[in-house]
Amino acid sequence: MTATALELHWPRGLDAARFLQRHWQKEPLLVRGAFPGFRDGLPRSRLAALAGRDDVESRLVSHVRRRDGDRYRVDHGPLGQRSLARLDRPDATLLVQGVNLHVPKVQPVLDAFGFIPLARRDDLMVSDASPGGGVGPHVDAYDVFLLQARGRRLWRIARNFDDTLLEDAPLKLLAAFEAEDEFLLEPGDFLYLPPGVAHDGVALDACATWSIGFRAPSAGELLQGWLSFVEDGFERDERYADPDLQAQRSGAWLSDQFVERARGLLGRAAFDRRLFERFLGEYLTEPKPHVRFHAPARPVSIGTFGMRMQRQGIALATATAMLHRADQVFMNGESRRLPAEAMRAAVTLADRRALEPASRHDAALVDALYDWYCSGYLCLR
Ligand SMILES: [Mn+2]
Repeated sequence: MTATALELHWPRGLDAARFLQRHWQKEPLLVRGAFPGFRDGLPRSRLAALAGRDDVESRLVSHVRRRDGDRYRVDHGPLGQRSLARLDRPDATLLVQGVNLHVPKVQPVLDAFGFIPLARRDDLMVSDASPGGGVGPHVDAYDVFLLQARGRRLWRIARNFDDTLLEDAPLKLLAAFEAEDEFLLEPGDFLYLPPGVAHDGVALDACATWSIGFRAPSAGELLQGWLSFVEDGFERDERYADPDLQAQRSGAWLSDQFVERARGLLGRAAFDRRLFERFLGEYLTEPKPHVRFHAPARPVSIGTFGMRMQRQGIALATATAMLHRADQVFMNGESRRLPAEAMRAAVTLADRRALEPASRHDAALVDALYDWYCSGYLCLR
């Protein structure tokens, strides 16, 4: 079930629209008391349990302070009791990625930042640190909201900085970081950072910070994805043919016929807008490599599914990603085209992650959702 909604309290003179206009991708912003009475529902024991799983991405970073400079040690998950015990001592940080994929009750926090489109969202990472813990000064290529969930963390940031990296470090850390500003965050406060702002967060007490992170694919990543998308089912062995070839006045002319046929050979790979839209939807909802869905052991028949969908409603699985565009819905890297009425319900499902009981549902919708139910992407409530 969906947990209760969480309301973001903007400072005077600011709202989501103004935030986007003045800050998003431009200027850092500190908001104090953004979530009054915010309760961190993820104790360290819960995070430690997640970090022990092989379908969860986690790291443990230890900050070793030495006379000749700081060192960092990184252990990658799944993490055992021995690694996790380091959190009982100072200067350690446990990072758990994709917490929203496994813990449905963090969803209200993501929803509170729902004014940023889902296509831009990456995940919720939780960083649980012992006093002194931090991952060191660094720069990210992505926007992030750093929400203080428990304890206090001191953030030091700089817009202008020396970008020389520390040598021989297991993380990309700035060698000579000097802060321009610093902010002490308490539970319910958040700091927004656009890409390219150097930052260093150090835990003052045992503390937890929730990072609501965003994705911004690079041209290279998109190209790679697009090429493998069009390569799927591509007929490589087909060859240029021109049984109807006619003599040209200029033999050196690269003819229209040649250009068109060469383009025809490439077919799907020659840029096609509709196809590219389908690719993007599938690409952006593609589950991360370690995510697994649990198909129902004994799925009900499609008839029963349709009936129960009307009576009980359905909900997306916690790890499911869903987007839509025009007449297409995208779920976990797959896509379906739907007629208008089915599409309206699909849009509601994508935005609210659930469909309430309804007197009737379009057959095309039931058909599509049934397939995804069988894959474990959604469930009956
Ligand atoms: Mn960062």
